Amino acid sequence: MKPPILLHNYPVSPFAEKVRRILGYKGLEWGNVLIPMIMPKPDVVALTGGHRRTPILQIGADVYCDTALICDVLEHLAPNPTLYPEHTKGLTRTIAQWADTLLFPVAMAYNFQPKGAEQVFAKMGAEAAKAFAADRAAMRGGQARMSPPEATITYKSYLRRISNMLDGSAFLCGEAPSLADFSVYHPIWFTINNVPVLSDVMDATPQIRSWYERMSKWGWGNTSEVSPAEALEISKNASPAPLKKEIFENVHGIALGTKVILHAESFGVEPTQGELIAATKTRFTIRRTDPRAGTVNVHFPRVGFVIKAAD
Ligand SMILES: N[C@@H](CCC(=O)N[C@@H](CS)C(=O)NCC(=O)O)C(=O)O
Repeated sequence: MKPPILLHNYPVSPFAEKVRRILGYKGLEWGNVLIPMIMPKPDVVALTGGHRRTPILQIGADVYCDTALICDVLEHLAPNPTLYPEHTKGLTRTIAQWADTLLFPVAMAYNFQPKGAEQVFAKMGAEAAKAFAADRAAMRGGQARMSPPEATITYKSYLRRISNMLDGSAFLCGEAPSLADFSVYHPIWFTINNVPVLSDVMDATPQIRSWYERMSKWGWGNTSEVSPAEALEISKNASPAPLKKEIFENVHGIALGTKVILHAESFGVEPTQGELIAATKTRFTIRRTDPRAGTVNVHFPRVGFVIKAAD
């Protein structure tokens, strides 16, 4: 029996929403593993070895970090409908990267201005709000978020650009959705869904609202809740999938079999340590053993991650 697709995430995570929508678009069945919004995350770290960003995808004893890689894995599992329509693959990936690295922080600085933060934390309480703010400030390395006025003006500019891209086509790269749409969708989803008090920022770009409705119709697909303990049990009872034979791209001069430390370039740089067992042109794979997760292969994209030998 094939191991289930498990997405470790929490409801208000925008990057998780990107993947949840893609799971829905591809009609995949998946297990929803709910994790904490802030550190500590002992069950996540048992699987990843240190990496703490949300979401992560688990299939048996294989753990995939970062949505750029997770989307490639889902595309491989279910190629139809595709996230990368022929002729716009480069454009799709480039818009997706722009959305993840530039649109997302601007949107979140806008969304978390005091009125928005109040709405997000209304049910969670003041202590949770304080703990969240401290956790994210530490993730940003103490760097302040963009101020609300700057975030507002920049978000509005970005929304106009997105709206321009929709002139004459139903989706950002043509008549079918692509990864570009799901990547632009998630920060906008946060504004419309989680901080409706601030969603009038969309009023000047009605095309975005119609596109948002089109994007929303796929939902999350077929999902059921799986506990973090069950997810660890699944990993412990499984073995990592055999690696595909791919060329070793040794740009760092680190031989396979070396003990390495790997972390994101920025925003959540908690490192993962283990044995480097693959370095292809697009991903690193690290093997590690944990008392609760067993032996796992943890996979990372190469773009956006930094590796060095452990000694
Ligand atoms: N480039 C990463 C970014 C992921 C990211 O920043 N996720 C946010 C949540 S939406 C996060 O990790 N926040 C801190 C946390 O969940 O611990 C990806 O595509 O997966």
